[in-house]
Amino acid sequence: VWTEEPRAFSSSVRMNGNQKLDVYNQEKQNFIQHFSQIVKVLTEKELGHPDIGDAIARLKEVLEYNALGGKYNRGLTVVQAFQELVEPKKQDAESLQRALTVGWCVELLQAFFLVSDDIMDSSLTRRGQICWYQKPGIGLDAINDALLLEASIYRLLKFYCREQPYYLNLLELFLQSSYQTEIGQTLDLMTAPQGHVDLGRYTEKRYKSIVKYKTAFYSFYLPIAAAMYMAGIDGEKEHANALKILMEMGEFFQIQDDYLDLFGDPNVTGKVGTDIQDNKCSWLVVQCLLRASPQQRQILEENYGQKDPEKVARVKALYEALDLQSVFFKYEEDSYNRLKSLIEQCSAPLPPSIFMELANKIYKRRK
Ligand code: GPP
Ligand code: MG
Ligand code: MG
Ligand code: MG
Repeated sequence: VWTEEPRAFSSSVRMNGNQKLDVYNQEKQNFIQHFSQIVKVLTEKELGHPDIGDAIARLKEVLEYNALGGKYNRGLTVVQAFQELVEPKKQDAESLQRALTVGWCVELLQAFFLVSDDIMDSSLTRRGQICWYQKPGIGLDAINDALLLEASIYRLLKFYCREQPYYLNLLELFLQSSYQTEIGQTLDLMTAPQGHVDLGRYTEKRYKSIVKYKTAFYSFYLPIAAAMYMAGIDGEKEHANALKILMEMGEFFQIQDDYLDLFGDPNVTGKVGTDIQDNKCSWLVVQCLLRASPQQRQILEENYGQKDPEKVARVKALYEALDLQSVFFKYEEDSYNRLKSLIEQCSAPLPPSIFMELANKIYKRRK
């Protein structure tokens, strides 16, 4: 187990930008290839129970439709952090299989959340295809499919990690991350009641609480913390330090998500935005209110939170008049610099490269 060596094992090899990209693409391909084993484990155990064969066929379809086609950032982060935190000689084939599997468990948690979130947000597309619940013949049965995705996480953890000393830590981590995310989603939904526009609700303080819970825990702390536990790093101080950095990164990531909801290219993001229609406490509406004149606030009052495309366009025009795109670019720059100094301050005893690689993956992203 990783003890006093303060630097990343893999960073001792110097690589240029293109070499790093090649290694990254290889790791991604390797991660995607492991998916067929995940599906096999989740579906073949039932061969002895032919009475549930139809349900298992449905599970396979749900997994293939909803767990594939994203960026795999969260899942890959588990594998990469594991490789940096564990001594090379302890990275045997079986340990690597477990890291890949735990990475896929994070992707399954994400799939569970996205299938559910798209129903709650009345979204149309996800990862460049129709949302699962929007598919003809699926509808609200998608709720049960989401629950199957969640249950699959715990079946995989049991199958691959039951005998490991970190098994209980991983179980508690996945359960706690789910709870935090669900609390965040509760705040998100309660702050956006259908048909009740109350601009007073959209404060920076409320915004920060929503995104910390609904996004930062499961997207950033969960993958790194999982790798830390697998490497035997379970101290409170170590986890608190990582959490501090990863909460900041998660807030930054959700602000980008809110920006891309309106200003991103759906052909690149793979999803059509709904935040204005859904009455969401988006970073954009919070920034708009900080800058709006009483007349501009009135425009928001009359047009926010409604389906009518003309009203949505008026809100977008107001954001453009206030030049919220430039406000965002400036924020992105400042946030990246803040993050860098936070990493310098708080990454120890983990190598700063673990956090910097993650930051560089999301900074200036377009999807
Ligand atoms: C992102 O919100 C947050 C989630 C996907 C977590 C959902 C949590 C549940 C408990 C279901 P978002 O709605 O802005 O994401 P997107 O833009 O991808 O729809
Ligand atoms: Mg959504
Ligand atoms: Mg949502
Ligand atoms: Mg969004």
